[in-house]
Amino acid sequence: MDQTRLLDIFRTALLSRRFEERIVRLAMAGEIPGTLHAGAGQEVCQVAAISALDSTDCILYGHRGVAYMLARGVSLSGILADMAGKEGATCRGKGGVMHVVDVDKGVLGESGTLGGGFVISVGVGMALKRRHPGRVVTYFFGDGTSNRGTFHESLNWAALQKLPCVYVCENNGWAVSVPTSSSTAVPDISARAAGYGVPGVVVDGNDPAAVYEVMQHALERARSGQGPSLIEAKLTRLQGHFVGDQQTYRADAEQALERDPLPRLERGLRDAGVLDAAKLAELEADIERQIEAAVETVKAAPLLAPEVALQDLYAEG
Ligand SMILES: Cc1ncc(C[n+]2csc(CCOP(=O)(O)OP(=O)(O)O)c2C)c(N)n1
Repeated sequence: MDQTRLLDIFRTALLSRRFEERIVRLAMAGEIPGTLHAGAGQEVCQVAAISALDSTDCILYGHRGVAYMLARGVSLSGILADMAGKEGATCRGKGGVMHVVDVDKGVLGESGTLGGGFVISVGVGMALKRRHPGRVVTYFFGDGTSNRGTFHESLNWAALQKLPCVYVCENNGWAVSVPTSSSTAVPDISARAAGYGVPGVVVDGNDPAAVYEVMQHALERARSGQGPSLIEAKLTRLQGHFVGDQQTYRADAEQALERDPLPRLERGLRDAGVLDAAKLAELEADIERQIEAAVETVKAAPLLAPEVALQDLYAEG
């Protein structure tokens, strides 16, 4: 894989990691309400998958972290303002980090009712097929979410209609405190694709080049009218389900940290000669500058007026 693209993936994944760390510090200091489901360990996969998309493609993202939005170029201050309920928020503070929407960048949001995104993706796929042939919608979801009924009805319809949809299951082995083996009858969720006559593939979610490659195949298939694909990326949730989760149910919490793909990608880039200590320090400093600028912007922004809560909920007329 092109080393420049890999370096870009590393940069965005690192930005996401540092931004989430800052969000947690802000939340702990009481400066923003709520926190997030940290994406640590899954950012490399999310960014690699999105880097295979065209700028006119769409995503519906999962609840795990902010990397999806950053990979599509949504601003740090827009995301943070959504969390803080401040002016400048992409979705006018309607639902914090889980409801960041930037239609111009193809970021169509998330359904807080997990699995709702499957049926929405089918609707988006039908619209794209009719109005914008060649464009694709990608939906990211977790292994637990794949047990919703919406998964099955959506895959069936998307397959029948040959919709331009790509389904990316981030299988981190857990749904809150429930291991996948206790909730799911098959070891590989991708095996379910066969039931709908679509390709299903397992990929190492810690390997950005592999993720990029399977995405390219799926996107090509979707763009050329052959219909959906199901990609299952096996990866690791490095932290708890939510910030503050003590993970008392998880025996491998410590060992999981060793499976962090970010240092692995960093080593690969160093070996390839495209990254060194000085460049990394520069990158970290630039990331810190970007994050602090966003924090300052959002701190200075006025709170959204209370009536905004009731606006933009329904289509007019
Ligand atoms: C329909 C629905 N059921 C339950 C929840 C509560 N919930 C939020 S995240 C989550 C776990 C989902 O697990 P998974 O899909 O594997 O994603 P992960 O959290 O591991 O990234 C649950 C049960 C929800 N938001 N929506």
